Amino acid sequence: MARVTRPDRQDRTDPMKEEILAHLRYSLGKDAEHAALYDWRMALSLSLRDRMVDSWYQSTKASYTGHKKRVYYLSMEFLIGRLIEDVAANIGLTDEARAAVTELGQDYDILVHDEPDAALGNGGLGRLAACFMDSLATLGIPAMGYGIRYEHGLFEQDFVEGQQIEKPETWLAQRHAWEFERPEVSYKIGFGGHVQHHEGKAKWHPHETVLATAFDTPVVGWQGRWGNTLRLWSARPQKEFDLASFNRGDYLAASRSEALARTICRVLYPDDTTESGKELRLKQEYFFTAASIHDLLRRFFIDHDDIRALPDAAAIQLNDTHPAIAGPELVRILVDIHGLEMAEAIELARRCLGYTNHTLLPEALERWPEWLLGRVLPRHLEIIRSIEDSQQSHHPDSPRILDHGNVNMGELAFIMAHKVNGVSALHTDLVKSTVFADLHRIHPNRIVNQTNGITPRRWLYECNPALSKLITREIGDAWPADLDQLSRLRDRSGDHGFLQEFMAAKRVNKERLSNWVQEHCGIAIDPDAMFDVQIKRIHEYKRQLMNILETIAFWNEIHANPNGNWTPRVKIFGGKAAPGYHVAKQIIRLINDVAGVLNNDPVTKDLLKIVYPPNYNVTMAEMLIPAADLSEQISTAGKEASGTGNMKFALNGALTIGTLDGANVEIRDHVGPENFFLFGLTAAEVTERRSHHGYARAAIEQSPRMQKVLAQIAEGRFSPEEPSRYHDLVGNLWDHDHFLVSCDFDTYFDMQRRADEAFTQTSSWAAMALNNTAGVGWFSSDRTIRGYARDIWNVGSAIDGELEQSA
Ligand code: 26V
Repeated sequence: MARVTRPDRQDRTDPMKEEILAHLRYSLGKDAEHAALYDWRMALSLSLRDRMVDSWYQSTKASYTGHKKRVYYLSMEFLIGRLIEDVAANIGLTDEARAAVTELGQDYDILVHDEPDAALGNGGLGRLAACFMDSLATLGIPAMGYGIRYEHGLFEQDFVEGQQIEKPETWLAQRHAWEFERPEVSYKIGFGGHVQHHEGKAKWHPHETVLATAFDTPVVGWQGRWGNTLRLWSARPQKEFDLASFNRGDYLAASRSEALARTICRVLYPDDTTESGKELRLKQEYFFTAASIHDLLRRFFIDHDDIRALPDAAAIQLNDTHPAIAGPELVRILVDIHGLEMAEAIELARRCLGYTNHTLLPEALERWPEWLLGRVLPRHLEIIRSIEDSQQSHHPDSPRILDHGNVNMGELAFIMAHKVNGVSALHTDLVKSTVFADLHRIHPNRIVNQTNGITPRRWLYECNPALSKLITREIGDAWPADLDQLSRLRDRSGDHGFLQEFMAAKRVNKERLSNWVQEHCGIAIDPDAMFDVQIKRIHEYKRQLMNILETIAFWNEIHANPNGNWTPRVKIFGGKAAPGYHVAKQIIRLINDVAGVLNNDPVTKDLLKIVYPPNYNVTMAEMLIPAADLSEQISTAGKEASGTGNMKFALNGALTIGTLDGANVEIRDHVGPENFFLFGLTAAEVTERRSHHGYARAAIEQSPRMQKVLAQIAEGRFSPEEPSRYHDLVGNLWDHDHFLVSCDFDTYFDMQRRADEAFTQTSSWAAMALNNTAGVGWFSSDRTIRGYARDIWNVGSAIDGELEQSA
């Protein structure tokens, strides 16, 4: 496959510089004297985008002419972050771009940091989708990501007196440099109305329609060898406004269809914990799913005429249940438009569909009231009934899709998919034994595991240049596309000189972070201290609460012996709470209140600091992860489906303190148990412990250390202006503690002290850190995607040899 070069411009002396100037002039309408930061950033982005286009065209053309099977990845969320550095790195232009910008008298880093973070996702699920897009392109698998072009991404978080407040995010306030609008690619998407049955045929007459319009962003993989498309749908009114109503003076009626269209892609739902029950969310789900199905069928019919060949041309992956309506939608088109029998249509759709489960939390499993689904999508409800009947006729003991007046989207997705996958070995086992136990008995070959992965391009090569250069010097430059090669670094774990260089790279990152923290949070932190980081959504099961309780306990310990030989620590937190999740917001406030006291304590402030910068996002992760010494992965066992942050930390040479949960289990296997701080109950022990009445109280009564911490909080030690502020939070730990903070607290504290001790042994710590980097090559999302390609999609690569490595 051709590389990304523009032969016509090769002969010029400094093509990048000229391209930037040309964009400044012809795309932005400015000259260098009058250009603002925005203009420079846009000119740079557009110049980089130009360099992707040829490879992207060629790939697209090659998929058409080669009649390759394509992957369609349907996801409500794509958390892609910034793109300038990512694109430049993937097409090998980082140095050239930096030099050109510098020569033009601009600061490259300032330009890079001016780009808004595309935050079209909440957390792990959305970031996974972004890593998968990078790996699909790198492996040369023809693929398309389909999602929603939200006008407002995930809210911006600020802290006012320690409390989270949410501000609207406005990434589209300025033009988005990377996308191509495709007004000609539009589909009518209907809602509501009624179904007409005539001579055995059904016809849906929607009450309202909006137009789904495509916006394409090229996604070019490593070294620009292949390019795929991220196609995000935006809603437009079918008629701009109703002129007749307008002329009658009924302005509201005139703009009704416009209002519906705008609302559909207005905001990303910021709640990844509870099924919100909002009709609008159901409409969002149907909107993007239906547009995507129409679009892939249109593409299919360009070179096929028999719909029965669809499974040979399209693998449709459902990223969680959010696009699960794809099953009924495809069946509807097959039956109502192409005239297939229901049974055949269901079977054909199933052969195209795969479903990934990302959570076992019961409150996050989607269920729609039957009346609501029937009102918004009447024909789909009929089809869901047919799917249910068909399932019941084959398997009378099958769990129901329609149950107690609800439509269970998990059961629907499972029944309509030929493969269902979990996202780590433990999670997949739990999927088999808990949520889908009955369906698994009926379909024993359907559930497969695909342990998550992360793209090493963004999460090592780009975010950690110091370490990347060292690795390349040692093992050559093939590792970003073949991460297993990192295992060759294991040989160096006894090489003192190399370990010093390895830790010097860490040191560079820690200094960079220290400067940033001083500037943005006004807190002085010492790069010699252990940087202990917990960054993720705030959730009870992730147990940020246990982390802050342990911090207080450590503080107490220092006070009891101020001249002890303590290992200095900086506790770093980052993460947002769902706006309606009261307990999570209380946890944020507690962390900030505790920080206020500890950071100003003259006795401990040189030994212990807490930093919680607001508005954690992909960009912040790219700075925090390379600077971390210790990675906090402390969820209640059985609750974190996989985690992907855990992989990023280990890759960048942080040690994990963690439970046997999600992918932690596999990370520990890969890096070696001696290089991992394990503590806590196992998933089976958690279940067992919960069956004991009063388990929390019993555990706390056995832990004087925890009692003291809880008493301090309850007495208002950290909230003197309102001593009762955390009564409920503390009371809940004594009386309920569903996530077993009480049961794991003491072993967590003890393991933290083991980590303190280990950190003082600098060369053995360095060897342990190196063994983490060297051990986690397997967690490249390239390996994950090879697994999906082989076990679920049955697709190949358009680049020779790319899928041959072991999956
Ligand atoms: C649910 C809902 C419900 C309605 C409102 C919006 C919304 C958004 C997201 C979700 C489900 C979130 C599930 C999720 O993010 N799971 C995470 O997936 C990661 C990738 O597989 C995995 O690493 C994390 O462990 C898992 O928590």
